Amino acid sequence: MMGVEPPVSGTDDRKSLSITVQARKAGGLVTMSAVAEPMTSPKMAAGITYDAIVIGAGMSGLYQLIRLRELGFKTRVFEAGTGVGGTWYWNRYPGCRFDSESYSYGFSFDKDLLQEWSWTEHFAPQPETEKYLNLVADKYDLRRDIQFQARVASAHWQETTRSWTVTLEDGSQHHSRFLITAIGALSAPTMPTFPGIKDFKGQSFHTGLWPKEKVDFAGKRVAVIGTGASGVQTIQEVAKTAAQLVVFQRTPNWCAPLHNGKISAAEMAEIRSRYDEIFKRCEETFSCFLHTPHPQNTFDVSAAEREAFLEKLYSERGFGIWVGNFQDMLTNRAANEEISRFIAKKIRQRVKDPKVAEMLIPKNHGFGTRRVPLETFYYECYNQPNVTLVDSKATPIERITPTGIKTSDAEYEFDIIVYATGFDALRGAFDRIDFRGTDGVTLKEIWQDGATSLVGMLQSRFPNMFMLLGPHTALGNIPRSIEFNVEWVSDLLAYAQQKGITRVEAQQEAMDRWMEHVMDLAKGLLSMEVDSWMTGVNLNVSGKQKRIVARYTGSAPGYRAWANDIAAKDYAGISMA
Ligand code: NA7
Repeated sequence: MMGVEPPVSGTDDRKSLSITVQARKAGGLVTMSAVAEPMTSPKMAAGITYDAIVIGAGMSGLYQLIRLRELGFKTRVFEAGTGVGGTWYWNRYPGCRFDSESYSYGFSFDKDLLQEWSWTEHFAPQPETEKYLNLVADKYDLRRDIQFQARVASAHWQETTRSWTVTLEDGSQHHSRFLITAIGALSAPTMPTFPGIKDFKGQSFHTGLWPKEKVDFAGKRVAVIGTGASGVQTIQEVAKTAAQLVVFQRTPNWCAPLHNGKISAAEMAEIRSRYDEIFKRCEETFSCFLHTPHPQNTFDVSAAEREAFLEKLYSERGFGIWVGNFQDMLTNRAANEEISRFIAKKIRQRVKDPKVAEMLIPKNHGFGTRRVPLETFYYECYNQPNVTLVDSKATPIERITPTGIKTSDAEYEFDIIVYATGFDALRGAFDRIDFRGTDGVTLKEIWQDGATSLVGMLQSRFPNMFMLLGPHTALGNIPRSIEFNVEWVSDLLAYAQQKGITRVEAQQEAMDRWMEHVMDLAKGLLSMEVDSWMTGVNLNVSGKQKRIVARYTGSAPGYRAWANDIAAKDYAGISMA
């Protein structure tokens, strides 16, 4: 989530496009019914029931609904789950929590909410975040516009009426002028393709589809397949109570300590007093975290200074070791080897059995070139007698049996199998909906050789459709990007509303320029040499076996500057009619 581009100014230089923007800048949330245009009757005559349909009620969908209400848009949100929260609704696996500091992650748009809400831990656990997002839904009375258990099957553009027809899996159809996808970047869970998965007689769960009922691991024989961020969080939690835990690891990841801790009332009061400063910092850093690359190269300092700096980062909370490290760590091979050596030393110190330690040290990629899972005594788990590590590359899983797992050299019996096998990332959620644009073209066809977009939010031939967490949006500390994207889309809609515009479409040339920029940013990044969801690889999904430039790797301020420039130039590169 870090690239080569130096952070640039993150100032919002948009011209005053609407009263909504000014109201927001004045601080807090203002109900802007005064600017709202009522639904026009031609629209009603054309059978367009909604001004906007939003797919998904996670953080982006919730915030988008709030902003659309300010514009007076009649909005319907369709959500597949039974509650709000998106990622924090579905990922309720044991140990699930933030890797971003809690106070840098929550919504920043409502100053009252910031004062009302208390985070209890530096990195809040999933139940707390779900509670927080429910509070937001309550506070703004959002549920009355959200239809739950409503999974969208297709969305088809109708040129004659300039509207979208959205069909749910139950067959019901809904018509809307605008369509906004709030379907997440890591929201389409993928299962392995082993035979026998359905035959297993015990309990089995994917981390991203975890049940609401408590799963009791005490005294159970448990398998965890996968050692990404979700697997690591699950493993360190399950290891506390399971009678036996076998971890099936195909590729080790470089993990670093989270250093979580409780937040006292006094500390929370102090954090509250600094919210402006915290969010300003997030606006300026490379990927919206509190941490940002250290402005020195690895070998600019002496070996002793380097070691001391790395020790300091290793002992500090959060992602500093990854996104606050020497600025050349992810582009200079020797620098990357140096930090990898440092982390390998730590793993060897923490894992008692040298053979197990070697299994846990990545050999095919350097530190930070894949997502770094943050951990709490993860490595120490492997010192426990109830935890075993299996190398799934050396002895691959051949099948799931009714009683457990068969590998190429052994058979294991389990009561519970946890699939921490990740997501069809970035565009996976899009591939699961039949999106059709002008002349019936499918999004899948257009994205056959890799997704394209204009600033991750628009796609030519898909008029009036906006993607809040589309491919090539700035990732990192995601809520910061969500807030920006929602506000950018809302400003565009306010502009369209004021000018009576009913058709908005990205121009191919503007998309080409943006995509060239996205491709250029990825050049020279060591992460581009490694298979991961960040390079579009998911070995469980056909057609996703090869690395591509799957995401925007530049800075968040750089991303915002590009998007703001479009807005400031009266939406240059976007056709409006
Ligand atoms: P990840 O990071 O994609 O990790 C998935 C893990 O599952 C990874 O270790 C995979 O090994 C492993 N996996 C997947 N399929 C198999 C099969 N068939 N056999 C063995 N092992 C397998 O997903 P997460 O949910 O942990 O995290 C995703 C992001 O969500 C995370 O980065 C956060 O930003 C939030 P592999 O590495 O492919 O060899």
